[in-house]
Amino acid sequence: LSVSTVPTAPIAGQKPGTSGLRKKTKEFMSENYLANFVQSVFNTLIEMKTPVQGGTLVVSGDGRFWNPEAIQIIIKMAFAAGVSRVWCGTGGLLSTPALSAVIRARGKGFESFGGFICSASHNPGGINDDYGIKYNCENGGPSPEKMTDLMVEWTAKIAEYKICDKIPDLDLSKPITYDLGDGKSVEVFDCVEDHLAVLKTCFDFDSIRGLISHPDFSMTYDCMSGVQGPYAIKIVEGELGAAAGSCKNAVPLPDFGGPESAWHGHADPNLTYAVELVRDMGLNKEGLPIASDKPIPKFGAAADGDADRNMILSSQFFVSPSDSLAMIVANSDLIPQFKDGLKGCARSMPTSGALDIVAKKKGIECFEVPTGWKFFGNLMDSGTHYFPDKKTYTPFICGEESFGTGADHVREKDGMWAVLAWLQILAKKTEKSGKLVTCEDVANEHWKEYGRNYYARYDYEGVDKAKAEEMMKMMSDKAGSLAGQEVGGMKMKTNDIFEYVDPVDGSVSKNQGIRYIFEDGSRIIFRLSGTGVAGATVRLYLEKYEAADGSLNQHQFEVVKPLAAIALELSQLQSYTGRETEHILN
Ligand code: VG1
Ligand code: CO
Repeated sequence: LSVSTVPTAPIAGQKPGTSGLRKKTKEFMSENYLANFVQSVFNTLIEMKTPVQGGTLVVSGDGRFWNPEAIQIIIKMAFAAGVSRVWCGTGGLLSTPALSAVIRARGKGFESFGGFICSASHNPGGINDDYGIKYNCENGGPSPEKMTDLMVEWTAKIAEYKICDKIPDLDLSKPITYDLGDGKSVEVFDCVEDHLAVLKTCFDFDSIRGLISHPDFSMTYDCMSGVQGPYAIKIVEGELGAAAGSCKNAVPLPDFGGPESAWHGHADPNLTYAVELVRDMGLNKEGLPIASDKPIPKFGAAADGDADRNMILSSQFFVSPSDSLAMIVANSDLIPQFKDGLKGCARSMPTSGALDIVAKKKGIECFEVPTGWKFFGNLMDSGTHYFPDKKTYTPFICGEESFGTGADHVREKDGMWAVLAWLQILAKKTEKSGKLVTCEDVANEHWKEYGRNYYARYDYEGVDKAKAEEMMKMMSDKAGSLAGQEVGGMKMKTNDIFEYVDPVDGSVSKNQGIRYIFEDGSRIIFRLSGTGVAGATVRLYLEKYEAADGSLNQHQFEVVKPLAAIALELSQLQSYTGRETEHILN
């Protein structure tokens, strides 16, 4: 195949954030933008002695606007870089967890070294919205920081890229193998099959089918016009027998429904954006019950654009993501994947401590990592060949407050896995009790045993970046000074800047958020988002613990309100950012 070398020059700002490189779509479409970044990834891989030459690479995405064009460009560049075989899901679609499954499962026995996920995840898609790309490694997980740092170095010195521009654009709409000569091929396969095969090893599908056919059970799964549609239809309706139509908005759209959709193209499964689902489950956007003129399903779920996020509901009941994680771990003995015992679990730092309480009681190793799925990878890999001389923490469950939950069957958060984990727990509990058990029942039982970590996250979006950074600096400069002092009538125990030392490879990640932790376990956390494409988003995380013999059925947003007042005082947020109102998320 003939390879063209195209001269180029560095483009500023090509720095991956919490989860890959995300920018405005038009910026990505501008001359050489995508090519510069993709070549920088290949240069990094070659520098790291990854077997690019003769290797197999996965390329697909969440179906967003410009993906078809971007995928064709990446294919042509991959062959120019020496790759022998490119794998794509049908339609160029693979959800983020499915792509991880493809690298790990289909990749076995091949010189498979990784994959490009063309997605900006929950960010809206379209020519005027957001685009993104992320490189996942041989283990199926996001590139670690030491690798993205190298990528950034390459983007700053790139002078040329290579592309096989004589290859015609290929039709990826159905399963097919293209033999391009010179030992190069592109193979398109059904986008669901690998992920489904992995999930079948995790769960007892027969038992879930039993729950779904229970006369009192009903469910709805809102795919929000993201990539989950084909997976939900095939797995939930097809394999598990949910009634046709249980999966809503199940056709992936390039703009996730765009401005006309009830969620304005924000395919983000939370109380604010998943408006159709939240309404159908008989709730308002504060998660409070509202009257409904239709029968309310017994179980509800939603997914984001790339289907790695999940929201779990039962009739008129919202399961907060931090609680969901703790409850799955508490009931992990009901999930076949963990039949030999769960060895480890982890949460991101801002995620509530509900998990820690369960882990302690059950004697499971529990870790606190910075925000972003890439930090879970080493812990999960500790049980495989990657770190053979280290202690093993797998099997492993982990999650984040941002509606992300998963386990070590793949190396990404997995929206479908979370839904099946809940269905599995409900199925086993229903089998045992003889009458239908709901998420609400599981939650009430859980709180009575472990107490409840009331929680909320406030987002301040589109804030002036310099002002937000100034505010963070003010708090950082003072970090430590408040420990031991009385603030807002409560004694502060810890006041620091969160720093993480990876227990497996010792790498250090500094500056991962400002923490105010009180004697009673209440927490106030500030950090800046690393997934936005314009300005800054300040995230404020609030948590208050109520013991098992306390008041367990209050509204979470009300319980943490006094903490919010303290947080605003500590940060002087209103005077720094001029913001009076926040966006309460979970
Ligand atoms: C957010 C969430 C984080 C999550 C990340 C990627 O990051 O807080 O928990 O891992 O999005 O999720 P940030 O830096 O904006 O807070 V996804 O589904 O957009 O890949
Ligand atoms: Co996502």
